[in-house]
Amino acid sequence: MKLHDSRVAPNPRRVRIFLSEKGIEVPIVQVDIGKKENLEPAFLARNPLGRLPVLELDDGSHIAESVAICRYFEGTHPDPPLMGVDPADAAVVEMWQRRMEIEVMNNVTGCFRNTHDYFKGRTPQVPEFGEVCRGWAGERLAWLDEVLADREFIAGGCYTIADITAQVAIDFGRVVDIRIGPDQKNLSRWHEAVSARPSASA
Ligand SMILES: N[C@@H](CCC(=O)N[C@@H](CS)C(=O)NCC(=O)O)C(=O)O
Repeated sequence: MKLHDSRVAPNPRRVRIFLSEKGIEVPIVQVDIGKKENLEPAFLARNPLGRLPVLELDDGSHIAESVAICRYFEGTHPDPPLMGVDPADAAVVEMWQRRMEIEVMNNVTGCFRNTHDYFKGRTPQVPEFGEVCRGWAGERLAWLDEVLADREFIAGGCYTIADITAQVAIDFGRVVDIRIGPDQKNLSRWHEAVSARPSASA
């Protein structure tokens, strides 16, 4: 088994944090996105979308999509649970995980893809849409600050994959100057807590 990874990209970090929280070690293969190794035929055979991360299993099959990879490891290593402990809890965790991915991560990466030099010439950019994404990301951080007023973690009382997605999205937001506001005390408290976990360095 090996994990095709990129140290510089946010989605692969979600999987690395998840693995760290579980105490799982998987051999890692770095793919250089800057050199477009992810767009070469050998990588496209692993994931036709050319995106990272990708988990390669011992039978030679591949799993792409960060949450799908995490789902695999949740099944093989149930403790500590990061995706819910019973059907209702798992549904709530999934609700928050999807919100963090769709509402926070996608707006941060939408801003990055549409405004940052890194993607110039790699993808069509619409800077005005990037700025719209920036505004939406800011609104979602304000909302999260309210959500965290009465709970320790995003999905409730326990640290879950929803926290990982939000943490990675917010940390990556710095690249395009999307940041937690100084008045967002609940979000700041939560961010300090997740950043203090050993997995944050993954
Ligand atoms: N939905 C995918 C998104 C994967 C993705 O967008 N990966 C980015 C890095 S964060 C990538 O590989 N980008 C390379 C490129 O666009 O050329 C997931 O959750 O894993």
